[in-house]
Amino acid sequence: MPRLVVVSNRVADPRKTAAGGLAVALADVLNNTGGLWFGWSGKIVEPSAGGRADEGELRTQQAGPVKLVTLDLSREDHDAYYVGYSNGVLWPVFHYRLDLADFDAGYIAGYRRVNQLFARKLQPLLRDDDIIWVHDYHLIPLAAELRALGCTQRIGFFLHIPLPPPLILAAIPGHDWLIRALFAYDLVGFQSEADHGHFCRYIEAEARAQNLGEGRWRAFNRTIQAGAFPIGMDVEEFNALASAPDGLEMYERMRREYSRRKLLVGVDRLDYSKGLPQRLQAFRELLQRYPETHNSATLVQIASPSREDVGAYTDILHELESLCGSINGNYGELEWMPVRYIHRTVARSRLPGLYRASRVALVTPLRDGMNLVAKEFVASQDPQDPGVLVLSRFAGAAEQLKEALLVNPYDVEATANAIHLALQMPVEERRARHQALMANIREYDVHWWCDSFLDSLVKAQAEETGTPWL
Ligand code: GDG
Repeated sequence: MPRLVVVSNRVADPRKTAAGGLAVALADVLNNTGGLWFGWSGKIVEPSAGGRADEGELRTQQAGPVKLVTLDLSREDHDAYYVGYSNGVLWPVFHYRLDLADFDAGYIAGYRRVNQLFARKLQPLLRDDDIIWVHDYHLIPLAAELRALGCTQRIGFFLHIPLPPPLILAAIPGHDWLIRALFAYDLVGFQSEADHGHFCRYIEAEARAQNLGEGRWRAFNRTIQAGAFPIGMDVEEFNALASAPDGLEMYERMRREYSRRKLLVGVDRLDYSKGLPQRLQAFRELLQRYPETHNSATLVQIASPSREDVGAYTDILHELESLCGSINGNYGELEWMPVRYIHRTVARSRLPGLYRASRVALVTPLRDGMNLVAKEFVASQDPQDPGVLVLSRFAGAAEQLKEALLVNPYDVEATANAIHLALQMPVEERRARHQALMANIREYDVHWWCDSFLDSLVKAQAEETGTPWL
């Protein structure tokens, strides 16, 4: 069996369950094939007096049968590649937020520099028959840089975040270079059919790509395969967490604490794509419209700190603090606070208990590649007395989780009504919806995702007939 090489911006130690579903799933595959995981260490090397920082040495660590290889980044590279281009340009634009993008001309050079550095450091570690799987928007040009160094291995790319429609994508200076770089891969995977559709429309319109049918496209002298591979969660891992002592204790505690009230839950990285202000406005609207919810419903919103070095994240933080303060100030009573807002990361072992004790989950991003919280909530429920998922139609998960209550998060009143419906929903309907959702989550779990992507990658070696094309 060929060896699998995974490349992502950050590397997670697959032996630590805290790393979550993706790390566990990749570790599963890597454990079978004996693999290598390559990426940034998370360390930034500050420049020595007067000069540029040295490129970090490679650090190698053996984690079971998986070799973890990481490199450090200089401050300058980190700021341009990670903060600047990846999170200041690609993240906002790919989430349809042109207004938040910072098109500083220097960023793209840093982005390319780090992708070249990754390629240069990775190439000597590769074997001829390796299968390489590159993850996410930080590393779009990596295959092109590897090809430029002579790599002919099979290389697949999976985009974890959405791909916007062609005209939004075309607002990025250098968009044609980015999409052309995708043709260096053999397989390009997206979270949803919607995102895959945007890719097809873009390459037909902007690159005059030829549609060869069955997901095959020809452009820039290359034929590649593209498709939707919706990511799933690790249901067994989550069940194990739920029945571990920590998980059980959390569940019992929350049940006791909220025995007289219905609990609503939101769990998100604090990110403007997650629709947190709109969610709080919808909750405020619920309290306004339905006085019977006073004293009987509490929203626990966990917003784990994220990318605090990017400006747009500080603005949203202040907006949330002010909304929570005003809701609690206007509606709270001595013995009841409507919103419990927690701006900290909660231990993963506590999440299943929290989800299970909640009657309603609010997963209402303005745009999201998939959203695993939606799936984790469903997987944690008691099938006899399950909670209800209120899900944004703009999350990739909405293509699969059709039995959720789908909402438009921009429509605050309609979302408030859907939350009210969820709180009132009779147990028979909750059970029927949960059963259907659970069947989907089990069938399309994280193992299905890994296997189906890698099967397609093994079958999809791109034919190259022309000269180098970057
Ligand atoms: C990207 C895409 C796509 C959240 N808060 C805490 C915590 N979490 C965990 C959740 C879940 C994960 O983080 C979040 O995953 P999401 O899928 O919701 O979102 P992103 O982080 O934006 O991930 C997304 C995903 O990639 C995978 O392809 O679905 O669309 O944007 O597992 O449980 N975990 C802990 N404490 C917290 O406070 N321990």
